[in-house]
Amino acid sequence: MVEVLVTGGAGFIGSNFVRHALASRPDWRVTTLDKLTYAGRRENLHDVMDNPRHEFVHGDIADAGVSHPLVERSTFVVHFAAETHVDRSILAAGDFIRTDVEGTFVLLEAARRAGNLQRFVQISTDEVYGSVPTGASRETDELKPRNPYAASKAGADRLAYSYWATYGLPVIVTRASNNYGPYQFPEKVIPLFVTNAIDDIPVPLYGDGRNVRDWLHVDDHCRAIDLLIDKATDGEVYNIGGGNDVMNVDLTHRILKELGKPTSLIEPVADRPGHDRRYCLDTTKLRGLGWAPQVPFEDGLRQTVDWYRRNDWWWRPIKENDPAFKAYYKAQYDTRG
Ligand code: NAD
Ligand code: TDX
Repeated sequence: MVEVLVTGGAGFIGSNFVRHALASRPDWRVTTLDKLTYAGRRENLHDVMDNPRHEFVHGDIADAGVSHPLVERSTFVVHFAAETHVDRSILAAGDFIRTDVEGTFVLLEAARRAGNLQRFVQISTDEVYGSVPTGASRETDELKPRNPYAASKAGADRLAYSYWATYGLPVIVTRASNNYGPYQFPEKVIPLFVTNAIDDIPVPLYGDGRNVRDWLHVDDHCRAIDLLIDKATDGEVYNIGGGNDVMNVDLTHRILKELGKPTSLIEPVADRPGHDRRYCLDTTKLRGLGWAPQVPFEDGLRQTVDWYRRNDWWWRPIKENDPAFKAYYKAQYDTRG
């Protein structure tokens, strides 16, 4: 069996990737290492917890006592674990530096010492390029991160690269655009707006609503990582973008239309400080390896809205019963007006 370590596997993309890997790679034994922060949830893995080819380990990537032995026994490491929400990084950046930068350093040190590692996949993000007013970011473009989350991810991205350039560690770096799909924590714009609108709660649209994001279905993201594990070249960076550039205001209208809710639910609120205007990725390099997104945005958004409608067992306990989420929502939105 091929031993694969997935960090952050109880989060949104990680849990979708664990499910994808167990289904598509019968020769893989997958270990999830996750700290179960507010964003990491055992429920996200409910259908694979008993799978004999899956082991769940509750622990912090930055704790070398836990993470080093797991890296040492692995053939592949897919490193998703991170603090991921831009707005939270603006409120308090400490955890982003500890996990995204220092935690990545701990894993890289373990990988450097491990004998049999064949690939370390550093999951980075399109946010490292900063805002791109026109055109599309290429892998060789300058990094200009503009918020604490993006800067912490850029640090980890380049640190991982340095372990390839300096020590010859088989690192690749992926930079994906905005993901959407099932099990996304309801602080991110799509699940937040969908679940608010289901309950007729206003949806807080930042600024003029004309910021653009490039939407990628999480299944297409998982297929890209899967392909790169086989086909990538060490030391290289790969953009993964859905090619669906949509303005936030248009996205909001589509969500409300899908749910049959009125546009009067849109509440314009104060903008995010340093709000990146537009992200857009050039994916020529990845497409050259045979990948193309398979989920049309219209279909993916409809299926995603439907998933949240059918699975309120998953999000209601967070939004209605979790005092930490309520405190976050208050701090984030009460003063925006
Ligand atoms: P998420 O917030 O849903 O999940 C993050 C997971 O990491 C959680 O399960 C959390 O418990 C875990 N975690 C956090 N700190 C940890 C630590 N110290 N040790 C172990 N586990 C820890 O995030 P996501 O949206 O699934 O993002 C996953 C990765 O993909 C991140 O690296 C993120 O930067 C990257 N990414 C996300 C997107 C997106 O649109 N969501 C786009 C591009 C890249
Ligand atoms: O309440 C909101 N109102 C609003 O208008 C929220 C939460 C967001 N927005 C806007 C801000 C962005 O322009 O929607 C857009 C998307 O916001 P988020 O869902 O917070 O995502 P973003 O800031 O683009 O970052 C995401 O993509 C890159 C992920 O959270 C990152 O982890 C990933 O790296």
